[in-house]
Amino acid sequence: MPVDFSGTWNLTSSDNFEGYMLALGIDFATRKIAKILKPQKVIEQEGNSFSIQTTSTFRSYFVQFKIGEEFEEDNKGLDHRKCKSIVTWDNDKLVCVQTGDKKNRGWTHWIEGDQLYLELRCEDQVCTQVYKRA
Ligand code: VL7
Repeated sequence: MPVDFSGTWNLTSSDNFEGYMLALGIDFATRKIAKILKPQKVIEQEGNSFSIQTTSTFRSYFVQFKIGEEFEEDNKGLDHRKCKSIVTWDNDKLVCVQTGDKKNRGWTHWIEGDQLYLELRCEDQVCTQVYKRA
């Protein structure tokens, strides 16, 4: 049985989100607002189907996917670049590769104890976020 990511998770720490946003070309004013946000993630996992709703007071983002099935991602409200995305398991880690204009773009989720980790990658930048179960 794979790990169950389902639940509500609140951001507790974020390292190098600024570098990640710069790599995505997010403008100064948006970065200033974005970096003080404390987003909440609601993840639903049922078999191979996932949905991840990330909510904040400024922008929110929703994505759903099935493991191993490529999907079109629009990154609406984020950088708006379209990607062909695919999520697979790497042992107990959930790994997303987002193919598009930006090199080396993707993310990885994993759980340690009652904490959810998220590594966000774009070009040479890596942002690591930690979320605590609500
Ligand atoms: C998505 C933000 C910077 C714009 C606002 C920031 C709003 C809250 O990809 C992500 O999550 C995955 C894995 O859980 C599922 O989609 C993270 C946040 C990346 C990039 C763009 C700054 C403006 C943050 C939505």
